[in-house]
Amino acid sequence: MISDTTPTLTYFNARARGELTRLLLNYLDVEFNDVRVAYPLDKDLKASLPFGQLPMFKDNDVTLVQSTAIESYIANKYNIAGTNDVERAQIHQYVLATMDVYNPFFLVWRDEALVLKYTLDKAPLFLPQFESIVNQCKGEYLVGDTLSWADLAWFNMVDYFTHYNHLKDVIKNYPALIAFHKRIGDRLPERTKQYLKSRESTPV
Ligand SMILES: N[C@@H](CCC(=O)N[C@@H](CS)C(=O)NCC(=O)O)C(=O)O
Repeated sequence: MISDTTPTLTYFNARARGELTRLLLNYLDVEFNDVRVAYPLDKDLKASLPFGQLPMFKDNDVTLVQSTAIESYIANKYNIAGTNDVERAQIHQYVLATMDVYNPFFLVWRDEALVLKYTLDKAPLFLPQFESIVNQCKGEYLVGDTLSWADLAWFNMVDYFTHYNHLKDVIKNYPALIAFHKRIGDRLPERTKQYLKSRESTPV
């Protein structure tokens, strides 16, 4: 039941830099207000944000911006961010690596020609390393022996690629990443599987 203490994620009606937080909260069975505001940002809301940008996450008296910091807060709070300093750093490293893949895409997604250029020039700079890391992964998960923020981040990244035109054609070349996506997807709770299936399609 939504109450005054229910956390709130404020973002656009987009997956982009908000979807991993939604996925984490759903996976962890944390109820939250999924507030989706119109683009461009309302002037007053923009002025009230520390860096003038979304996402923003409020959890009682905690207010955070910067998507990775929000995810880190949630992953640490609910203990899926590693069990020691090395695991925590490795998980963070794997999450940050996904930003190297997304960031150049978020600059061009509105322009089909530039998206095509991204698939040819940018994606192949990073995805082969992801493929090779997954191939070398000894266990089921990227770090340690339980599902972590890193697994959800990589799942979400592959999922992102499988969803959008042109990106779909790129990810086909990475069978280990597709197998990883399936393996992690199979381990998600039923509510998260349902959430993934029932999500609205958004342009980014
Ligand atoms: N490094 C920030 C980037 C945030 C960002 O670029 N937000 C964009 C949407 S993805 C935004 O709020 N744009 C609206 C604006 O700048 O007015 C993060 O990861 O949260």
